[in-house]
Amino acid sequence: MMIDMVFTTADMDAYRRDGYVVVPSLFDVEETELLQRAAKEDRALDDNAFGRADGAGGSVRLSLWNHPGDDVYGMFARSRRVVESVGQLLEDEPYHYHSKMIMKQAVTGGAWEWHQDYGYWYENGVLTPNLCSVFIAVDPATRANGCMQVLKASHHMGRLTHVKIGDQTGADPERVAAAVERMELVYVEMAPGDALFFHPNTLHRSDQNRSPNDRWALICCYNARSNSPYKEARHPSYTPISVVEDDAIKQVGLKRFAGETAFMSSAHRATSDRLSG
Ligand SMILES: O=C(O)CCC(=O)C(=O)O
Repeated sequence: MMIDMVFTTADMDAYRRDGYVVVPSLFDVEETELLQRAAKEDRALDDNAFGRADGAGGSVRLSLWNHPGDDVYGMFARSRRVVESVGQLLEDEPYHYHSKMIMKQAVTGGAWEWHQDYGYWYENGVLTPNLCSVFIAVDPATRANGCMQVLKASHHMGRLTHVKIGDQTGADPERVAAAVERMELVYVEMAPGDALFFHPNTLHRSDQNRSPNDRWALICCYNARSNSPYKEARHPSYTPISVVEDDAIKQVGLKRFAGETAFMSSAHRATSDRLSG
């Protein structure tokens, strides 16, 4: 696959130094509205959602699928601008590892404990942390409704031991406490359509949502082709991404709302069983 340069050298340096980079307005207003509408009106997404207790009396809701389909979510995950950006960060061909809709609802939305995504994915036979997650804000994400928090440069610690906290798997609380004392905690406030690219060893969490506003997000996760897991696990081995041109989001979204009834693609439906991250 040809990888075009999407990130500047400064973006790449920031990602390597800090473990994340934010791209404001990666998606325009029309694309973002299509994503919001698709997600909020999607019964199948809702039916497939499951909860994860946060250890503090709340529960986070999410829906997860392994292969991107031909629906609006698939167009985001397969869009050239995302796939090529990730390819640049991975310095390898990215493949889709899974996507999830985080449905952090108004008033009752639960928290996420401090964790590293590679804390989970290591267990799936993935040998190196050469993966990347792209958090795309569906709703505005603010401190009030539980935006993402990242610990800047925490990916340099490498993978931490993870332990059960509620229904979630969190990073070793003693190490996290020491890291929080020494590293900068950043509240990543985002407008719909902004994208946060983050390294799988970046420690991140988010608060419960006690505000009257939802905080939904689409997170698309990618692995490097050369890092395909050595054993079968809950997320796929290397599968080439059928990359779509950037205008595909609008084409598919507008078609969807021009009267199509079957929204969730069969590929999406088939794999959105109760998988966990
Ligand atoms: O949505 C959030 O606040 C965090 C989600 C997350 O960390 C995850 O899905 O691994």
